[in-house]
Amino acid sequence: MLKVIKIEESVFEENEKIAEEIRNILKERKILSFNIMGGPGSGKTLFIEKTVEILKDEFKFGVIEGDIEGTEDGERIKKFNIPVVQINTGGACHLDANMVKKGIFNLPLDKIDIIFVENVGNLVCPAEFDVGTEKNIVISSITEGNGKIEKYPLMFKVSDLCILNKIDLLPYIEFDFEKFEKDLKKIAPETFLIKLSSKTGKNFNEWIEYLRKLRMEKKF
Ligand SMILES: Nc1nc2c(ncn2[C@@H]2O[C@H](COP(=O)(O)OP(=O)(O)OP(=O)(O)O)[C@@H](O)[C@H]2O)c(=O)[nH]1
Ligand SMILES: [Mg+2]
Repeated sequence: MLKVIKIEESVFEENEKIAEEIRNILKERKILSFNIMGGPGSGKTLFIEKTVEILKDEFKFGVIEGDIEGTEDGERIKKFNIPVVQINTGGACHLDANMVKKGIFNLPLDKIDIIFVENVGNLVCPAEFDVGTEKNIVISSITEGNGKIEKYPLMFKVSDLCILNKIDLLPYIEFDFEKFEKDLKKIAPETFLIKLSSKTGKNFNEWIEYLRKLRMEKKF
């Protein structure tokens, strides 16, 4: 007798169950949550830092930092005196719902309005794992070149919002915004695009308004 077990399917099924559980826990407490994904160095941590810096008197934040190893990103967030949990995946190239669940239970949920989960820097694996947040954000930067949407379509398809970061570097780097916008419309038409700089703050207000609007709608 030959018994075949499809590991991949069961892994995704189990992950989806836990992700739903997380969504319910956060919904009950009216906590808005974001899964921040993107390639290594695209600017995920700086984007979170800048957002917290601007809104720390308006909302109470909690952050879960996912990295293969190390605590550098966790330390960067800690300076704002907000609750932060650093998860080390020990080799895995993405966070899964089970890891995020552990992170969530280590945050003081009654004292939090908004949670950012920074996923492992990678444009492939994180796109396949629902981590139970309300919204997915992909951060792409102009220094990564023009072809990212065509090469990594799933990441852009699963994201509600695409942040095109580092626009302050445009004088030094060739980047075709029109092509990027066209690719996004074609491959991920539902994904909203904001072009900004987390360094200089150019257009950052568009993201802040997007976030405030979501918070006010309280549809999550
Ligand atoms: N010029 C410029 N630099 C930026 C911008 N955003 C981030 N950076 C820089 O890019 C580098 C990487 O930023 P991080 O925020 O650490 O990137 P990350 O995506 O969190 O990186 P990993 O967690 O390692 O995947 C840092 O030197 C940032 O200062 C931007 O908008 N403009
Ligand atoms: Mg980071």
